[in-house]
Amino acid sequence: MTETKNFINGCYCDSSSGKTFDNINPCTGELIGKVHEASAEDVDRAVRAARKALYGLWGKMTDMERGAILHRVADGIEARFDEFLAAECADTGKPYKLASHIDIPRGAANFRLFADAVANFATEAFQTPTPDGQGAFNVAVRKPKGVIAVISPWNLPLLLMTWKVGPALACGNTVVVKPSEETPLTTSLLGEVMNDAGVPPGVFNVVNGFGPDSAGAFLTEHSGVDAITFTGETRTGEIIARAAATGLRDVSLECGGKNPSLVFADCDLEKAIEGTLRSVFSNSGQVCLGTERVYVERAIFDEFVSRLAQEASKFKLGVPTDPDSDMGPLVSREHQQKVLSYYDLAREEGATVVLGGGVPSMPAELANGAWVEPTIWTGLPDNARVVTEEIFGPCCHIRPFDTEEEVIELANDTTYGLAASVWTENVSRALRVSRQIDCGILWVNSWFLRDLRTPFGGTKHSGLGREGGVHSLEFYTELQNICIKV
Ligand code: NAD
Ligand code: 6OD
Repeated sequence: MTETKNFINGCYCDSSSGKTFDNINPCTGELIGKVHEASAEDVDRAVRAARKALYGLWGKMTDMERGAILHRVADGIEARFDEFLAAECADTGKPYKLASHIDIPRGAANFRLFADAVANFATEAFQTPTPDGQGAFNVAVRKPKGVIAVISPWNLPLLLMTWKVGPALACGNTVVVKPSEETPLTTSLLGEVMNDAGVPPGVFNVVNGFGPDSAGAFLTEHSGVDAITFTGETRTGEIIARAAATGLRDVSLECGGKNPSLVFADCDLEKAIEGTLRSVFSNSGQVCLGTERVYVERAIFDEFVSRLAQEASKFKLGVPTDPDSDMGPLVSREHQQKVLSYYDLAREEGATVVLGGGVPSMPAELANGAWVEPTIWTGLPDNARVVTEEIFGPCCHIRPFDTEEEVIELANDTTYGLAASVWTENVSRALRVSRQIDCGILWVNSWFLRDLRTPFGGTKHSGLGREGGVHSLEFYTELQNICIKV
């Protein structure tokens, strides 16, 4: 049994209210441990500790000194790789094979990249003529924005939290993190790594709890927070944007998606099937960038559907530690009920169920886990709720198309604009089509191929702003222009 405490000013602390909540194993439904729920008073203490640390040793260090410490944080994650892996998989149920390849290495990489990037982040300077002929120099300097509230989701807990904490700290800010109530373990473990790496107390703080009337709201509404960075659902993003409006605080929102894949008949079919399998089913479909709408050119439609279904039917569902597990459960029974309600709705809306559509039969000890079958539908109208609403499960609808114009219109027929994939061997078509898709991240002949220097974010209801590379450094700093009259 684990006991997860809040991490404030370099120390693990109990909730001042004495309130705790359960952490449940999504594979079995069993209790993993208890989590201390931060009260408004605890959140206030965390924000004050972060404010104080901003002006202490951390604020006096050079970028290089802070960078060296953040490299030690990355070293610490790598040195405790197995502990992070076990914690992440206990919380989420995802296979070790997946998390050891993606989630944990990215936890370290998010610190390394931004520690180095900050050292090469230039600002502007201008020589300005003046009437006396002596002139002036203008130089723009970058300063940390201050205390940053980081609100993170449950699907890639360590990856998505460090994606924000890495650049925020590299820029000299201090942070208060509110991890998802479903997945608090790796964020908590990071506190120990921060202490061991020599991060001063108060620079990295963690408050646990829920959203409304709990730690999430206490933190985002706290007047001591200078900026908020959030990853999660669009409707939560809207609430957080309203909180940020008070005091005109900056906000970065990475929200939901209903991402399309466009598969042209001139694609490399093997690669398109392999890539679509990953984009639909990785992490049990709980990836914001994942594909839920697949459009396939009519000439290869039947073959594509039957090959995708054949490959997906081979997935082995199982516990994280089983090296043969391809897919774990969903994150919780609550999320399982949501996804299953869409499985029912698909039938009501007239779908042909090509694969899955229900709860798999699992061994008795896993019967109370949040398992769902990998699922493929065809035959739904374009305005079906299953085709238009984000489900966030291992499922997709596949629809044929005849022309480029038609598929571009279909792909853009959504309130979201996060990601898309285009599968074609024709480079001219790839560029022509890609530029017409309204989304922030577009992959040609690939999916989730990440370079952390690139802009990341969504259009429409998928978010506000961009992070990644120089865009993260811009969000986490404030520019000040200093004009020096000679
Ligand atoms: P969520 O919005 O329910 O929760 C995200 C975080 O916000 C959690 O820590 C939660 O406790 C907190 N929260 C909830 N209500 C709040 C409130 N009123 N005030 C302050 N904090 C609050 O999202 P989720 O269910 O954890 O994650 C799944 C969603 O996240 C999906 O919609 C997915 O598409 C999206 N997502 C987007 C990206 C991206 O980069 N665009 C990445 C991952 C997930
Ligand atoms: O790779 C990333 O940096 C990133 N933010 C991924 C988001 C995945 C969404 O579930």
